[in-house]
Amino acid sequence: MKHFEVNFDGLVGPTHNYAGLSYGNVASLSNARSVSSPRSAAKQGLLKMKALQEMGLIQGVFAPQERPDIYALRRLGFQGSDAEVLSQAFKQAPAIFQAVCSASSMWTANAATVSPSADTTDNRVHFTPANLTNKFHRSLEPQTTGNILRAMFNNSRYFAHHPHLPDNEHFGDEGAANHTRFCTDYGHTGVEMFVYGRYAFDGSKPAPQTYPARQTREACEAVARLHGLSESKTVYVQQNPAVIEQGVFHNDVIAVGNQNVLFYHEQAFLDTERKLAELQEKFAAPMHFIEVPTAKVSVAEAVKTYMFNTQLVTLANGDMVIIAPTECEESTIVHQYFDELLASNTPIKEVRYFDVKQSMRNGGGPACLRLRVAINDQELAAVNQACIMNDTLFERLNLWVDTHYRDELSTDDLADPQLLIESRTALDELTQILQLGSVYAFQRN
Ligand code: SUG
Repeated sequence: MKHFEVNFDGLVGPTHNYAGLSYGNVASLSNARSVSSPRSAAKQGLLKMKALQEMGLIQGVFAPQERPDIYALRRLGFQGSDAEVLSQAFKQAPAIFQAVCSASSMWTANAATVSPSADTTDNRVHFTPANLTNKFHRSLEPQTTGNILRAMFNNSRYFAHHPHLPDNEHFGDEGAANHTRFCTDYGHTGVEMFVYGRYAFDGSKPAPQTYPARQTREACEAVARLHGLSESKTVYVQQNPAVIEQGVFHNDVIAVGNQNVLFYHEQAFLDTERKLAELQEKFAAPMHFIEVPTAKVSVAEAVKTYMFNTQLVTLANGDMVIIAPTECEESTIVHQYFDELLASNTPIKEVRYFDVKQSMRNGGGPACLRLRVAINDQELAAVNQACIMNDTLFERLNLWVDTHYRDELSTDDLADPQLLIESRTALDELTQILQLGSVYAFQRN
């Protein structure tokens, strides 16, 4: 049997915009109200997907969500036709209006936590959509995320789908952005590392004071229980509150792992030595811990360049490649660090740079844009094949973007009722391209 890691990248939605919605996320706040380009954002994402497919990796596509979320506005008391709901909300509650327009589902690292069948008691791949309770605009995602996941992994013999955790900050869950799986081979039982920012039920424990800790320890434990993970193969690590205060709102902004490698910043975690010793003991085979010292790269430089929000992928020959944003290439400090890393003796042999600036301006690098699913060939055959990237799908999706997406979008453009119609038309066609069925509320009601 063969085993793979498949990356499912979020397709950027037609309402991609910069609204400054994410307190604690430096890029989101500093680019608030900039004019966005949904078309180039979607194309930057597609180019990254295609490049990874051409590197010999299996690449999937994850559909975006319907925005503006008219149903959320109706739940909040706005009435009338869709156009009336939009115009009332825009005038009376502009902040809420902007939130329901966000294309934030593009960052599929936050879509769900995934445990491969080799790690779970029932030997199925388990999915739990993230509830994303900390930000209102993101809390609108989990229901549709679950619908899309079920349409992509639609076979209960191989795939188990759980509802998202209770919608409350006590169980704040940001999905795979705070979850890393280590393994020797993708098909062998691995060690799953859950990273949390605070304890919800114990106020005496360390926690950041200014910026929010979005993920709780209790949420991590709940997901591990739901997925039937073994305690002897699970590690819980707390994020250093001091880095959350510097803009590290998810662990994937300060650490990335793949197979037997953990690439992380010296300041990423609390109790680092003890926790990495536990990880090494549970992993059993030798691990590579690549620690980046503050003396070489500051936390501020790591947050600015997203040097850890990179994908660490394994090629067919076993070499690992870092997929980094061009911001890393532009930074003398990070570029130099990567040169030294490549010259040293680790499994990482190459760095490739990608322009994902449209996403970076909202705090989303290459790693935010993908959800990793480790599967075997039988499970892969049971995945909805229309969502797997190839030359035809790449061309089809580029044409689809050209047909439906705007070149530019300002915050004021979001109130245009025509944008809702454009967005629904695009998504309706997309569900046919990706053979998802009716996953959106507008298709179900
Ligand atoms: O949740 N930004 C996202 C970025 C998510 C990045 N994902 C990972 N690190 N895995 C967030 O903060 C900003 C939207 C705006 O401001 O318009 C936003 O939602």
